[in-house]
Amino acid sequence: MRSCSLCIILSLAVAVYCVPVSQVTEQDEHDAEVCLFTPMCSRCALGGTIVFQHISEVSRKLSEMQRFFGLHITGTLDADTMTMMKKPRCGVPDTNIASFSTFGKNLKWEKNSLTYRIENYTPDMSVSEVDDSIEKALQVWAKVTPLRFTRIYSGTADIMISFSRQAHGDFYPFDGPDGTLAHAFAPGPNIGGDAHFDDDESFTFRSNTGYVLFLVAAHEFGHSLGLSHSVDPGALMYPVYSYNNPDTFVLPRDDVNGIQSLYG
Ligand SMILES: [Ca+2]
Ligand SMILES: [Ca+2]
Ligand SMILES: [Zn+2]
Ligand SMILES: [Zn+2]
Repeated sequence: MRSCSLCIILSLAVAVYCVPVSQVTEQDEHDAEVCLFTPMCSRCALGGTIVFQHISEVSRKLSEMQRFFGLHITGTLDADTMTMMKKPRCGVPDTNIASFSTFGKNLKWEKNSLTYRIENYTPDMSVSEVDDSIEKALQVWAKVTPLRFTRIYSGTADIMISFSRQAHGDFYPFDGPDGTLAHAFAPGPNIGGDAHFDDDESFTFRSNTGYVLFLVAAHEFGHSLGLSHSVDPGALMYPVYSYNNPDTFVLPRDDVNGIQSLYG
C-alpha cells in the first residue's frame, strides 16, 4: 500500500499524506522508485508495464501539479512538491490551471431546486452538529445563486451524503487518516452530485483541531454543483484544506464568480 502511494497521487491526485516535510526523504524517494520501476504496479492507474512511458507520464503529471500550485516546474519530485503532496486535501483531481473553474458549461443541474439526504453520521460529532454543518454548507451556495436545497429522509436525493472508510462502493477508496478528506461528483444522475466523507478523519463542528465538517462539506458541495478546483489559495475551491472560523466564514469572490458563471 505505502510503496505505491506516490503512484496513486501522481496518476489520480487522490492520496496524499498530511505531515508537511521540508525535504524529500529517503522514504519518499524509495516510494517513487518502487512505483516507477516496478513493472506490475497493481495499484497504479497508469499500469507499469511500459516503464519508460510510465516515467514520462509521471513527469508530466508532476509538471501539471507544479503548474497548478504555482511551484517551480521541474517535472521531478523536489522538496516543495513533496510538501504540497502531503497536505490534507480534497480527493477530486486538479484539472484546471485558471482561477475558478467548472467541470464544463454543461455539467450543471438543469433545475434550481435540489434535494439532499444525509445517509449516515460520523461518530465524531452529534447528529444535530452534522445536520447543522451540512445545512450551512449548502446555504453558502444558495445565498449567491437561485439554487434551493430541500432535505429528504428516504429515497434517492440529488445529493446523497455519506461517511465511509477505505473502499466504499466507487472507484475512489479513501486512504485512512489525513491525506484525502472527502470527494464529490459533478452534477448528473445516480452518483452525480453525491458527496463522500472519509470517516477515518476527525471531523469537528468548529474546533481548529480536526477538520471542520462545514468547511470540508462546503468545498465538496461546490463540486456537487459543478465547480472544479481553483488555483486561488484563498478560494474555498482550492484543493488543500485550511482552517477558517465557521461562524464568520464568507464565500470568497473567486468562488462566487465560479458558481454564478453556472447559475447566475
Ligand atoms: Ca446523485
Ligand atoms: Ca483520509
Ligand atoms: Zn475538491
Ligand atoms: Zn466515494
